[in-house]
Amino acid sequence: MLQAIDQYPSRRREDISPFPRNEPVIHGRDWQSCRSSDGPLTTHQMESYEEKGFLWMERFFSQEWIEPFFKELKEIARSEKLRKRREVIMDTQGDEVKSVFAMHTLSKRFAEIFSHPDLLSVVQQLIGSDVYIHQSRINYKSGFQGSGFEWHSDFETWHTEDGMPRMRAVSASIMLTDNNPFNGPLMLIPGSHKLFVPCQGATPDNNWQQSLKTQKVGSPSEEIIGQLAEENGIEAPTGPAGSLLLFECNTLHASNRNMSPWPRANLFCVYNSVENRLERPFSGKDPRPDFLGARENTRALRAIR
Ligand code: 6CS
Ligand code: FE
Repeated sequence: MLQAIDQYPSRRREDISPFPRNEPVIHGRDWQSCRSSDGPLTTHQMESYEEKGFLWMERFFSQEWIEPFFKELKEIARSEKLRKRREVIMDTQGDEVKSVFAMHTLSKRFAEIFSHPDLLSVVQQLIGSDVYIHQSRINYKSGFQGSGFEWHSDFETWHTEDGMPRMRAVSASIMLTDNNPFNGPLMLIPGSHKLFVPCQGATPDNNWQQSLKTQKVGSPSEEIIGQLAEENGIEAPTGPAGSLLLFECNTLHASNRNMSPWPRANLFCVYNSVENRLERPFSGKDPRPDFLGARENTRALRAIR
């Protein structure tokens, strides 16, 4: 079978310089032609997302409404049976859970929040089409222990290891606990989504078994991160549980270890356009398991009220 032309080559032996993305940040005809917002986000919010590659919406859900989600995470993290599943990734520090993938298949409560009408309409507005869940997960950092994440663009991994053809996916991150400057909030480089930053070095077989604990390949050089951070700065949105961070699939991000006593748990749902379903991985390797990049259930989501 012929492999589609790779618009975003990465993980090659040679060093490829960053280059501009060759597609819009906000998709859909209305936005391209008249730049007026046709959905819940205002034109100002859309412009800010387009410029920075992320949008912070404090108290999108109420703290009380979000509480049961954190409780359920703690039950999962305590259950010996669940801890043995492949969707559960253990932290290299201590004896705690680091990530739980495919939350929408493990729990009805989580499946429903991802189809909440307020969330779905915002995401559809940015993606400009129907969407399905490419990946969902919780990243958990226990107090004093929880480890961090290296700098990366999610799209770089999803393109190379999962075969996501284009940049037409959005991560919605819902804070399940408060995020403060001390408990390892997500850091982003504004504007970094405008460039594709290829990473050097071949993808090892079954790379995910390593990369979900500590990422080695797929993280840009310190030189490039340094340049981009010098030019654009770094932002780390913080706020109470229930806040929402929307970020574009190609925005560079990372996070620190949690050195505070306060746990940090963030829920993520990656929405992909139904017009951007996965192909063969551009690394030439086998596709990753479905809980990391969906190929089986890619039906368009409908709002659940
Ligand atoms: O490999 C992945 O798909 C994941 N890894 C990271 C570090 N971020 C996004 C995604 O969950
Ligand atoms: Fe990421």
